[in-house]
Amino acid sequence: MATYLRRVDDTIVALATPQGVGAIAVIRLSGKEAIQMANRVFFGKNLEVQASHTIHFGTIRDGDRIIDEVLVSLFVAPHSFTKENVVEISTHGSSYIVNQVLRLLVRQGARPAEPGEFTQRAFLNGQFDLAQAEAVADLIHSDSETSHQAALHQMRGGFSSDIRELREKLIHFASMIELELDFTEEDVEFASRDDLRLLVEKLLRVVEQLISSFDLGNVIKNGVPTVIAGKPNAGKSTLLNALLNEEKALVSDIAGTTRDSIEDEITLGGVVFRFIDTAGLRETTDTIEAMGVSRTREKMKSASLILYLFDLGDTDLVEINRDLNKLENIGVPFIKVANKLDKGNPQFINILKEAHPDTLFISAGKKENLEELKEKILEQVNLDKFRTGNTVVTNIRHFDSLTRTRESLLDVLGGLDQEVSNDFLAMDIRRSLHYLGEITGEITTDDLLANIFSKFCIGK
Ligand SMILES: Nc1nc2c(ncn2[C@@H]2O[C@H](COP(=O)(O)OP(=O)(O)OP(=O)(O)O)[C@@H](O)[C@H]2O)c(=O)[nH]1
Ligand SMILES: [Mg+2]
Repeated sequence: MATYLRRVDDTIVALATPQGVGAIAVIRLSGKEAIQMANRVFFGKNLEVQASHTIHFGTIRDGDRIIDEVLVSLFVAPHSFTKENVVEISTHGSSYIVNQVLRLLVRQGARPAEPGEFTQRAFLNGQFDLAQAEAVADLIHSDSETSHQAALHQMRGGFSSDIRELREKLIHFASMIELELDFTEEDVEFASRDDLRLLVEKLLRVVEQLISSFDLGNVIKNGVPTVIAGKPNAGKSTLLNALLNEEKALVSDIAGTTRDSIEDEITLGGVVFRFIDTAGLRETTDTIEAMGVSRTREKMKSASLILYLFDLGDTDLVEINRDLNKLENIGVPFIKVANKLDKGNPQFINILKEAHPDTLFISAGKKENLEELKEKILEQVNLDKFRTGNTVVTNIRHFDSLTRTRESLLDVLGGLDQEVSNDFLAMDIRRSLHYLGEITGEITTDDLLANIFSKFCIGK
């Protein structure tokens, strides 16, 4: 991350498709000289006189040597992703060919792009704001229907436009109040305090709604953390494996098999769930196991959902009631899951059905009733809130800036209540503007940009 503020007037090149063998590979060039550079190694039509958004067949040559037959797509500035001249060369997907073409272009004067540099140029050239640029990264990494929707919505504008509009109005107030400072003698009021209050209250509502969407946003991005908890040997690891369809966790009839928590993701109904298998809950004198048990308790507290699993053949109603009591104290939603139905005692099953009608009976070992369990899990997370077209904040950086914006807006309101002097009021408004501007990138620092774009991969 050393050389951050990168030059922006040169031409950059990188492989835009994944490394490795594929049917085709796409090499992307962006910058003033992109078309000339490509033209010098391309044999076919003269690229410099072709229209934007056209594709051309030809060969790439190093002197007399043909490297590959390719298709070249042209995007003439400003009608491209970066708003610069962009050339995309589709070659056959061999890493040998890719390396040869890259080297050839570097010899023509192109510079190998750094991670995220294409997206950074798009941002710097005003293609979109910072929040949208970050959504590009999210979109690339989204692997479920809901995370994809959230990222796409944000990339296409999302909350940026709302924020930008309100921010502009606030800027207007800030300047009016600052103007009043020049006329202190005259006691004039350019900015109506009532209108200012209305605007700040409106902004606060938007900001608060965005802040509260973050819990959901976080879940969409990182998966719903779902802890499988219960006594040793209840079959927690067996259940994890059955849900994942993979032998991820060790299973044995020795109580205390799982010591550290084991996690993996699956997608149910378009939502990613992160299932966490934990060390069985019991008092133990084994130091390592005890560490595992305390980790289980932490995981339970921070979960969005707990599957409380018990072995039908190794428990009674007293124990179940006691455990459920403890669970209620944690305050995380949970599902009661009775395991080992295949060897359950019918009498006990009836007692249980009476006492806890919402118990789900499964056999993790025999993979019975797992579909019902999955349905119940999905019900619990209330899918409707995932499906609304509302904007959700999925990015911790935005969440931070929004939280600070809220604080400063509350200061503005407090200042209005107490009729503080104009310079204090103006200061609090400026502070709100600063944090709002951080989200969309009107206010940036090199460090911030470096941090954001370095998380992209090369070629993005
Ligand atoms: N009969 C029967 N046995 C099961 C079932 N599910 C799990 N078992 C067995 O129960 C034993 C314990 O299973 P695990 O999955 O290791 O249990 P655990 O809850 O992860 O146990 P710890 O990691 O020790 O806390 C193993 O011998 C499994 O084969 C089931 O549905 N029916
Ligand atoms: Mg286990």
